[in-house]
Amino acid sequence: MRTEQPKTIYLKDYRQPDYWIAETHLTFELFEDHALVHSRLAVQRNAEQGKKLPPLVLDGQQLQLISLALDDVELSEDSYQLDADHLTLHPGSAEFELAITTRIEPQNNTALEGLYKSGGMFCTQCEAEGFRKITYYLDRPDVMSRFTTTVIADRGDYPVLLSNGNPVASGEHEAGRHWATWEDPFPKPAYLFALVAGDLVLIQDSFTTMSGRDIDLRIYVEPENREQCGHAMDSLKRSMRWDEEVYGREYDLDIFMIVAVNDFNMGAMENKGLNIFNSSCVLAHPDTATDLAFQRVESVVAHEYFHNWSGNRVTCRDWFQLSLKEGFTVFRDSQFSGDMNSATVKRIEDVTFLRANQFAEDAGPMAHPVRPDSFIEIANFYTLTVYEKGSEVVGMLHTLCGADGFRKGTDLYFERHDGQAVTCDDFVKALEDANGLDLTRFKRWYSQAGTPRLEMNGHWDANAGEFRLLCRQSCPPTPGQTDKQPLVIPLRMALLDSQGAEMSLQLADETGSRGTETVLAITEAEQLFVFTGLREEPLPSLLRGFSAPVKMTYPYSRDDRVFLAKHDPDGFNRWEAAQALAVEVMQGLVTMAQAGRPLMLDQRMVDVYRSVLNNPELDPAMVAEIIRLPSEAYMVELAEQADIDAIHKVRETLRAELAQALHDDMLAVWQRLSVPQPYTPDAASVARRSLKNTLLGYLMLSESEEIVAACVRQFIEANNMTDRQAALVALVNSPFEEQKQAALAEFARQWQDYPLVMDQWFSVQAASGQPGGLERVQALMQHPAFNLRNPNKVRAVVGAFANQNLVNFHRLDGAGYGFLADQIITLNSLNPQIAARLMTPLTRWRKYDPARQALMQEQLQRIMATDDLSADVYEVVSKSLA
Ligand code: B3K
Ligand code: ZN
Repeated sequence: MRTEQPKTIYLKDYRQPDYWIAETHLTFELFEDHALVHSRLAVQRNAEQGKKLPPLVLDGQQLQLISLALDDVELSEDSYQLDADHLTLHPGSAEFELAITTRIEPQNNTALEGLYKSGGMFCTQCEAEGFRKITYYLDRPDVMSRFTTTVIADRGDYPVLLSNGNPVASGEHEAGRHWATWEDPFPKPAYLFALVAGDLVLIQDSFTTMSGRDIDLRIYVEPENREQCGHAMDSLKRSMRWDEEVYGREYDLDIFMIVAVNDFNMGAMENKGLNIFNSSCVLAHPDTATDLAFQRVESVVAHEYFHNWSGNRVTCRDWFQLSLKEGFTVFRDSQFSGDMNSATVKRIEDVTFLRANQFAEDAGPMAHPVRPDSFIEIANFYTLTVYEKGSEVVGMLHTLCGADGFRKGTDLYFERHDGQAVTCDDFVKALEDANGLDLTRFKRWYSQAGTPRLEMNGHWDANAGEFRLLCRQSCPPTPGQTDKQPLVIPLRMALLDSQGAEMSLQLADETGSRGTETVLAITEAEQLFVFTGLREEPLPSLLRGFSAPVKMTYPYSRDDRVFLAKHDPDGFNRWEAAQALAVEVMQGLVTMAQAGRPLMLDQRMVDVYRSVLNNPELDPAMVAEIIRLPSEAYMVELAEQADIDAIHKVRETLRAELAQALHDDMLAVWQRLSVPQPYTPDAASVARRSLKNTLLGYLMLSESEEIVAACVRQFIEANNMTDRQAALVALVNSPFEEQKQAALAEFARQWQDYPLVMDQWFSVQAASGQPGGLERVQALMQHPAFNLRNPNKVRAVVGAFANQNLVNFHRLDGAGYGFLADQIITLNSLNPQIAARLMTPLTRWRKYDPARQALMQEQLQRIMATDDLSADVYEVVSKSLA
């Protein structure tokens, strides 16, 4: 139990800092058992806050203060105050220089925040509040300073010394040590500071910007990973070009560096000029990384690069504005990935992820607006709501302004706010000003939590040739927000005739036609749109491209869904119709299963899947998306009270029935796609592999000896990790014990020295819904390659089990919950951020039956009663129990 309650911080309490720091000069002396950090700060009174000189309160945690001088005069201990989180001084003038030396122990930093050691190298992670674990500072994003950094370390162990900006000098130091100085000309908040020292090799390339400047591009990795950087480098160059072409944004420093580290709490970090990446988001080679991993590298490299403008040049005023940079940058990286690959498939992936995960967050105890109005620990707010829903909000702005209007708006935003720390309101204001729009009501998306419901109904008046579309919106209450206001919901739609062709759209109260596809702006709680001049009853195709993050309903019949799945000219909505059909069928089957009735398959699903499988015009990646059943997690999210055993059983049974009913069609397509080919990474080949391996999963359910043999063959002979891993997944989820064990053993033998490949080996097993999941996971944690201090390993084993293996995690005796709570309690003291993230499945306890609810609450109570609970875990657990 905590002795004191951590404090809640409110957006309404924001005020400018009392002081600015114009210049920050840092010198790091790195040793094996400690580091000394010398800082010299040019501090100025913030004149806007008045003339009086208030105390200067610097942030600092877990620091040992060695010395402190003001304008070169050493301060005596009675002239300043130190507590666990602050150093308070009493300046005598409006401008002065502060010299501070602190001592820290990076080698003992297991939280991976601040300066820490990963393997043999030193590295940093400062966002959001890690810099205060390095030195005393005004650690807040609205304090922007020019940084100069010198790093001193042993030359033999740390030949590479890096920091932000441009390298300006380097040289020898005493006793085999050396130093390098870096200067960053762009003022930045401390969260963008970075330092790396290690024995790294360098992959180098260059990029010529649109104004003709040559940029030195470097990726630093440990020597054994040298061959795995090509894809990240290509992705970087494509991102740089794309940001010039689509947003007019050019890179600004002369050098851009990426460093890959093995121990990292998240995917990557956009430190100015020196991005630090989880190695899982840099390294990719066809032998070791799946197509999915390749795509992730491409999108994370792009995301971090795009932050150079959306985040670094224009940053956040305070952490409540986090989505200003994250929502916008996710939107930008999604656009980029859509442009590089299939835009429709990318949109389907994003929507699938959002609905299964962010919607669940929005419906749970941690629900918060895209711009939260309070938090206890900001690290807990790097959420799906801030990132993914934030990106949807920017996407809606893009829809409402149009592509050209949006570009005008972002140009104005970057020009107006370059070098500033601003708010989400400033972003919207730039779009308003550039387009002459009033987005006042739209801005409720930033302040209102919860997933809106959009209930649509249609009425056909044959005599008048009119179709009336009635829209009703509402939003369920969320913690602390009971009254919800109507939002502006852009609804992209068309009307289809009986052949599936788009009809011309004429609204009753408008003179001009809207063409054949339009965006309706729904602004009221209830609104009616009347389409006139129609020759026949239309079938509406609604919310195309998922034009708003809402739960929409329309009283479609199953036959309507079948029709849309086959004929909607909009690819996204064809997928959506097939998904909705599958959801409806599965929900019906769950009810049957609960009543103990036999599960009867709706032949219309077979019909849709068959027509999709045999449609030569469809992109194979689209076919794969359409025939993939909704995930268990999504079915849980949709249920009022989730019966996970029934959901699991229904999904598995339905898969087996589909595999049986469509066996010949699936086999034919699979055989056609399985003809051995040299490996190529292009989008068309990725799409073919995706469909081929989705079909392999289905075909394995037939339990035919021949298919199992083919699967084993694919496992052995594959010339790439995508095919090898897909075969492994199929075997691990099959009842063929002997082949499964052989494949697992062979895989581990071959890849034991490749941590990222072993992560896949771990997660394939941890996520398998085969019986005995918990025991399997406990055994995996004893494996020599497992390490609780490495976040990737924790995610691969504990995370995969608790988030993806629902049927095993939710076993009725509660042992899954107890296991997760054990890990959270251990990690609470090692790495609070990772511990808090693992809490997610337990926060969802209200979704389950009373027996499971009680068991989950029991574990939450147990965590709550833990000694020295971190603020991170405390916030999630206390809000979950509230
Ligand atoms: N901005 C970083 C987030 C780091 C947060 C650490 N608690 C990654 C990203 O969104 O690009
Ligand atoms: Zn980001």
